[in-house]
Amino acid sequence: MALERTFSIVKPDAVAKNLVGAIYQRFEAAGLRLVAAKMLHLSQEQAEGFYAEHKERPFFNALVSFMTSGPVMVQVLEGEDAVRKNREIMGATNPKEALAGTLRADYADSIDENAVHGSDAVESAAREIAYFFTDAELCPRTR
Ligand code: RTP
Ligand code: MG
Repeated sequence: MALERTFSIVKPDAVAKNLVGAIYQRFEAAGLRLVAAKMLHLSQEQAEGFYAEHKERPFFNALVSFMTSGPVMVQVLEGEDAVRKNREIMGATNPKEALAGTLRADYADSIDENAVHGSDAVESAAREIAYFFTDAELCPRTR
């Protein structure tokens, strides 16, 4: 299994509910290590650019509106099989379909306000990390 990096967002609903620490705890308990993190209030342009792949989807405007509704935490997680592992911790997009014990089953209210984002592939992770972080902001573990 390869050491990977993935990109994650604690979305505005979860930040508003004071769940940042609880969500980071799940990442750490699963062996994913934080190598970068910051709080941001996304601009409309940042949110539209980040979700550009969904531009033609019916939920795009609602998604951008939600993602700019309050601050988010953006982070880079590193670990063995990090992309898949993070998606497993998150659970299905729709919390009604998410397995018990996943972040979305426990913390998401709806498919629209679903607590977390996680990259869906190594390639999208690299693009998403570069969208929010410079190389100098990444802090590889030295111990
Ligand atoms: P994400 O990108 O946020 O990690 O979520 P995902 O991969 O599980 O889902 P994706 O298909 O990439 O969709 C991105 C976000 O758009 C919202 N969405 N709403 N109403 C709907 O049918 C619908 N479908 C997707 C969700 O907030 C989803 O996380
Ligand atoms: Mg996605």
